[in-house]
Amino acid sequence: MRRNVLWLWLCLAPCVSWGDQRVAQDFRARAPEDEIVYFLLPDRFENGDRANDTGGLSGDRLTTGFDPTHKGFYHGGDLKGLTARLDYIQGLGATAIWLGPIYKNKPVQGGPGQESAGYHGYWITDFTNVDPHFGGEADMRAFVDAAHARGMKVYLDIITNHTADVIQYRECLNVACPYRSKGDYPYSRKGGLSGAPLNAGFAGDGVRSAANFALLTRADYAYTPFVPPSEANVKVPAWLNSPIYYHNRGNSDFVGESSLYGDFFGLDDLMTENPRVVQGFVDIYGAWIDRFGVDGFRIDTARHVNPEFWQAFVPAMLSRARARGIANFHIFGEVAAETVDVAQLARHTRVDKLPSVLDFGFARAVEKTVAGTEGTSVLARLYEDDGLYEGGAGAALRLPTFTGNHDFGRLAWMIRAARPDASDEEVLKRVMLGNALLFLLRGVPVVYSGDEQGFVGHGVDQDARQDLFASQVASYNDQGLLGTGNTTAVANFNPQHPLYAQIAGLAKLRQSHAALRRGRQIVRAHGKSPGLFAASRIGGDGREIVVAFNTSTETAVAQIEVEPSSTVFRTVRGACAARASAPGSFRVEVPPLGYVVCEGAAR
Ligand SMILES: [Ca+2]
Ligand SMILES: [Ca+2]
Ligand SMILES: [Ca+2]
Repeated sequence: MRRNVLWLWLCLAPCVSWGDQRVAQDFRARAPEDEIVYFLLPDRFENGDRANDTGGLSGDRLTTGFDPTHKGFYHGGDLKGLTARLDYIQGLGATAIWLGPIYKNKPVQGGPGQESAGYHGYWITDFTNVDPHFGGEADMRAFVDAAHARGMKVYLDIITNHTADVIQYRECLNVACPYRSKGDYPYSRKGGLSGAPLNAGFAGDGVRSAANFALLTRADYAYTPFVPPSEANVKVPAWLNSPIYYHNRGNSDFVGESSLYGDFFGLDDLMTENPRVVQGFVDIYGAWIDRFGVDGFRIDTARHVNPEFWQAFVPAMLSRARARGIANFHIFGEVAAETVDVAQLARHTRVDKLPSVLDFGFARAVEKTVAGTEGTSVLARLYEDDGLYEGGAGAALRLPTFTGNHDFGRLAWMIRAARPDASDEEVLKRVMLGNALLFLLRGVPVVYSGDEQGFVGHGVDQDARQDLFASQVASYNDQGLLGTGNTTAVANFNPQHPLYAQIAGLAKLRQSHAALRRGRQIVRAHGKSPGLFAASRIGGDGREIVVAFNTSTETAVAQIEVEPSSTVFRTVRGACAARASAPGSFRVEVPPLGYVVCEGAAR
């Protein structure tokens, strides 16, 4: 209603009809590029039921996994708590929740003194049930139904690369097993070239037929894998308990062959070339679509699984979703990258046929430009490669973009690390600039839970997984949050927090302007040093929105190219010139570490 009044007022004043194309309210009808995603780990979000904190287990933390004072153990968050906080998430402007993995995990793993818990959800034993720490099937159903009732989508975090660390190798008990390659340890010999013949007739894992894999009967070609008797039946479905469905070649060193075939720090790496494994995961995750009607998947460690697996899995999931009436089911993979490497990201959309991938290139470019000292040309260079994605630059509109996450740390921490002398005020401004880039440039924004409350963190992984509810972790609570006098020692669900308010505002802006969600993006200005970055978003109706950002601490002024048809401009945010300087040229002035949004029209 308020928007309509505003629109009416604007129309009466300059008599130009400014665009207002809101998104479909029916969540099933909404395209993936129209979403705003909120990502959370349920253990760290809200505790709605203290009775499930130990996951139904009794004993100390090494048995239950529960220790709210330790960053590496369960803290008590659950699905009931999450459901009770949907107002908070929706108030931020999020339309979809990417839920960290909720399948039943091995509660604790790691050698003596190195133990930690599966609070993050990535150490699955039972792929078919909700972990008791998070609640049960009824809690999951209540959560998904409540989200859907609000018009919000639910994206599940899924894993097919590995299970929990259950399989061990005789050759290296309690020590890490180095990777043993297919050349040095072929499938055809036991434990290396001088070993006894094995698996006669097996034509290698490149022949992905059931008949061929029926000839792979022995798993002890590299190491001698075994399952400890106490865990013989711990995995569900039951087929997962047999070592024959795993690579069993030791730990990945994350390059070359081992990137696909190696164990991720001991996590049992599945033989995803085997059609039985492919069908197994189609059945597992298809059932989550059938049972809960979820709206999409985020795929963990996607780059560590062979392309042929995804080529079979993705169409099967999309077809399963269509049969369930979910036409806009979305799938995006995690292709973790340390650098701005679009070729690598795009390869997984072209070769693997993943519908989308998390835009690590964008995150790295934001880190370099907003946190670091590199020029804004890094961003321009990133977008030059958009055409590499399957489907071209149009497909890049669907890439989930983010500025930090639970693995690589938060942008606020990166800024602090890059600028140890920066004031809190400057760090806050830079974080806000990062949010503006996230919401106004192409891609689907993903907000990592806690970023909207000024969480910073001390680093990556466990150090970036602070609780939204009152935390008892000393190494979280020792740090002041940005934009508030609070620390994580108290619950932080504050809709008045300046970052929450900023994100909610950016979300509204994006939702009311189709050009910001789906508009073609043309980079208009960038430089080798920190300073101006400007782009136009061109809507389907040809209308232009200019977004301009300043990564330097001095005012940036420039004439930038715009569409010749954009003769008048309206200030959406900041201060915009009312008219083009000449057809095709527009003057932008952006305050230090600030941003402006100017909507063009013909008159
Ligand atoms: Ca709980
Ligand atoms: Ca293992
Ligand atoms: Ca793998």
